[in-house]
Amino acid sequence: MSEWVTDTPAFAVVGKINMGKSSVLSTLLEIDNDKIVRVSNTAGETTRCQVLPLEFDGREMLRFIDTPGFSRAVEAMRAIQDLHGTGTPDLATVREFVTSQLEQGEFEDEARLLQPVVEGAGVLYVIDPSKPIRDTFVAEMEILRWTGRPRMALLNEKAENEERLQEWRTRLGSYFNLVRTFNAHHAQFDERRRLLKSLFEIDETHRDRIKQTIDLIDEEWRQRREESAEDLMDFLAKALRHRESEKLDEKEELEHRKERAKEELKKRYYASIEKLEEKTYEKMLKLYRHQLLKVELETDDFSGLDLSSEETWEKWGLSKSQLILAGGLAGGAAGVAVDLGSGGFTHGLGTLFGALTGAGGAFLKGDSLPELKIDARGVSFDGESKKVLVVGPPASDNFAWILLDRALYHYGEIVSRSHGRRDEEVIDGESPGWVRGFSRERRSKIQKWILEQLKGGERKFESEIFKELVSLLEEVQEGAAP
Ligand SMILES: Nc1nc2c(ncn2[C@@H]2O[C@H](COP(=O)(O)OP(=O)(O)O)[C@@H](O)[C@H]2O)c(=O)[nH]1
Ligand SMILES: [Mg+2]
Repeated sequence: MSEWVTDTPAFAVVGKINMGKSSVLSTLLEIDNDKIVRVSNTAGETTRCQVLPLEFDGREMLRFIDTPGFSRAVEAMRAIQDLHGTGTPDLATVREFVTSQLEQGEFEDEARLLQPVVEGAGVLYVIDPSKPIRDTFVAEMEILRWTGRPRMALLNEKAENEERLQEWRTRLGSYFNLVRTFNAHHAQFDERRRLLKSLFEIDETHRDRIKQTIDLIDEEWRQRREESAEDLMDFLAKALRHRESEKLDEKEELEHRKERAKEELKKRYYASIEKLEEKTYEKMLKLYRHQLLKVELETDDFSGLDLSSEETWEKWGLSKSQLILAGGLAGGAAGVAVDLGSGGFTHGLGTLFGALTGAGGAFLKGDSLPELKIDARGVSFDGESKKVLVVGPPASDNFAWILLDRALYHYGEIVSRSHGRRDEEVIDGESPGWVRGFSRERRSKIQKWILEQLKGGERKFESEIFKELVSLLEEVQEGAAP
């Protein structure tokens, strides 16, 4: 046992400063927090080694060690060579170098970086292939080869120069057991998984443990997807069933008062829907371990659901022709029939006063925004007959599809964002057209469920829709073109 290496298989991430070592670890381990893993283009930010465990249920399956990076590799190589005398230095020589240098401090960075390696860690050597192959790199590779530890080279794929990339591959091939690409700024689940898989190719002694770890991340990923599908279904159901209502005073039954109350309720209605949407994305972000991305509308990291914008109605959800086709199915089911459970009203006694619905399907005819469904009904309240104003979902059949489309888009952005990135990203892109790309079968399956929700009816399609959403999220995650 030593400071860095325990019973748990360990891998040290090494390379020159600024090669993207910390970025690789951030992405691989889903850590987007600079306080835990510092990613920076300022040299020398990481001055000590740092253990980063990959844990499941509190059990450390694998550990990675972030290192300061080589700073004087050529000189260090010579010092090791001198220490050894004639012939090729080996693990013992490098170990001796580390021990003496940790005290002397002339090659402090090199000694710190090599310490976990001589103590038994495997090596992940990170290279930015846009850099020309210079002596310092050759020296680094040479020293690592002398350790004889299992080692893999990772190209961060930034090179645009194909020729240089090939040169790097060839050169690395003679020093490392395996050469792989891993772009810390773009890697997604599949690449992370592949990188873990590569570890057991270089380190056979830990094969079973690494395989177990891969099974665990697969299982974790599956669970996250199912949880997201549940949250998504819950969001849609709540949004579609949502109504805002207000008891009207005698005076407010006057037409102009009613108009004011209506406007007030509409605002409240949209605010509630926005809140529901926001909460859903917050849950997804947390589930996928994102701390840097935010949903708060104030910070503009995410654009909320702006249903008051015409653009929203045009770009998201189904196309006009798809809506016309779906229209027959919908057939006014988006009515306001609602159980007035909230607000202390006695429900069930009301007479329907006639729905004051706005232009149903306005979206289909012109460019004006669809009106909310509005209904004034009489209910018995405290023994007196009162009128209640209820505002329900937008009359347009596109409403539910917009919500679903936007949720799928955001989910896609969340699962594909790599944790190695530290820039602030505004997720406000355009609809990739997920729902427009649905098959008719899928559309009508979901439509049935939507209608149930709008009517506030029973949830009889629940399990079927859950399964559908799980496979949908899987398609989105895999980036299947809509
Ligand atoms: N575009 C791009 N930039 C990267 C990548 N990996 C690292 N960087 C950037 O390079 C700089 C150094 O990265 P860092 O991980 O701190 O390097 P380290 O010193 O080797 O740990 C940071 O500004 C990163 O954002 C990558 O794969 N693609
Ligand atoms: Mg670093």
